[in-house]
Amino acid sequence: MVSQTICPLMALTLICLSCLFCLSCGQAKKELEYKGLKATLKGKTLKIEACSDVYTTEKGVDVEDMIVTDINNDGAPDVLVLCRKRGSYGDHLPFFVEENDREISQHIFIYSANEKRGIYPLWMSSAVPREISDWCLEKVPGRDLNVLVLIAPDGSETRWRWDYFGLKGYP
Ligand SMILES: [Ca+2]
Repeated sequence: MVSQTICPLMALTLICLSCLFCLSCGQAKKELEYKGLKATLKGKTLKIEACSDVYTTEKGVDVEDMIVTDINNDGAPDVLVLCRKRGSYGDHLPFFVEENDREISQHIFIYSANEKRGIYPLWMSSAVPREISDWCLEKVPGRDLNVLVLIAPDGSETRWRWDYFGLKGYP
């Protein structure tokens, strides 16, 4: 169940240029724009355009939804990507992982963009522990803070905020 008090906040934060059904290709298309960054989700592929750079999600990454915002409050636009892919890691495993899993799992990727680096990955999660059926942003009253609300299939919600190296649970 999506709280009626949350999604109007998301509408205030995001500028939805269009969310339409592309008749020529039969794929749903969603476009969002924020601080000069444009994100276009067509089918399961996301295209990001910002700072004279273009990035398209690679094959094998099925994008389910995206949110544009400034999640880490550094003034530069970010794209939060909810996707499914096989395996938690790419070719290079972190030192504490001996073997990549091969399951298809849900992930949250965050890309950022600035003039110096163009579009770059800011943070990429391993497999999320709980299925996410919906998500949105919430502004904390009185604070310049974006909180990501993750909604499970049973309607339960968890809140997350940016904490220097990644998303951290928010009370
Ligand atoms: Ca940012």
